[in-house]
Amino acid sequence: MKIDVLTLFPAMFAGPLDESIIKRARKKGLLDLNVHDLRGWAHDRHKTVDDRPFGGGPGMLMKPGPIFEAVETLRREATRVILLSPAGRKFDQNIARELAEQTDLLLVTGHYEGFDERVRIALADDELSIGDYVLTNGALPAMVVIDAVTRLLPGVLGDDESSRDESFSHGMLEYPQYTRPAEFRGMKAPDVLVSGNHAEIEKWRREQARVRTAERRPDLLKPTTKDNL
Ligand code: 9D3
Repeated sequence: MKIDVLTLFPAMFAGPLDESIIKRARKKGLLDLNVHDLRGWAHDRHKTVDDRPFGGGPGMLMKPGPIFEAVETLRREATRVILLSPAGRKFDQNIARELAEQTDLLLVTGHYEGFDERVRIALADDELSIGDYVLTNGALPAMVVIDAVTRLLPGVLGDDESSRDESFSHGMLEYPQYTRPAEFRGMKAPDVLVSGNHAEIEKWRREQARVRTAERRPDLLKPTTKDNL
């Protein structure tokens, strides 16, 4: 998969996407990630990319010109252009799965108070938020989307990791887990887990996952969102 990112803060992307699983995916050629500085498409010597909203109000907006020219340069026939903004539909595991089927993504990150509406109307195929809290810009959300999508690409996870992902979760939270030692600072691992009785262990885990999900995330047990994890 090819992912292009358009941002005012390209340096933010250096660390997180050069570690661990994403690093491996890039080395293997499964992810071709390129981060582009929106200021490269600014028109003046001050590299202006923002301006005041018509009608007044607080803050600045991204000017449409540089974004249009950047997107028109970077996008290809198959590219899904995705805006990151607090007004987008809420990103979840189903959307990650949907995006993982694409060959080309162009993530356009928001800065300042947001986008000129014509960017939405004329350029965006989709608009995503990563949740209901206010961040300073769309760079971290773009990295979140890249991370969630990349681990779903064929060949990125080992067979072990992938099949664990498939057989577990099923829209529920994880059951409690323990490793050695069986007793740590007076706290014992449940006997059933140490017992080696696999039928009983299975039963215990299913029950624990159900109780934990019902208590902490009852929304996950509703039919409409069941498949989110
Ligand atoms: C109208 C007041 N603000 C909306 C809540 C304006 C605004 C604040 C912060 C506009 C953009 C931002 C920067 N955030 C993003 O660009 C962003 C974001 C987020 O803040 N939370 C969750 N997901 C996302 S995706 C992009």
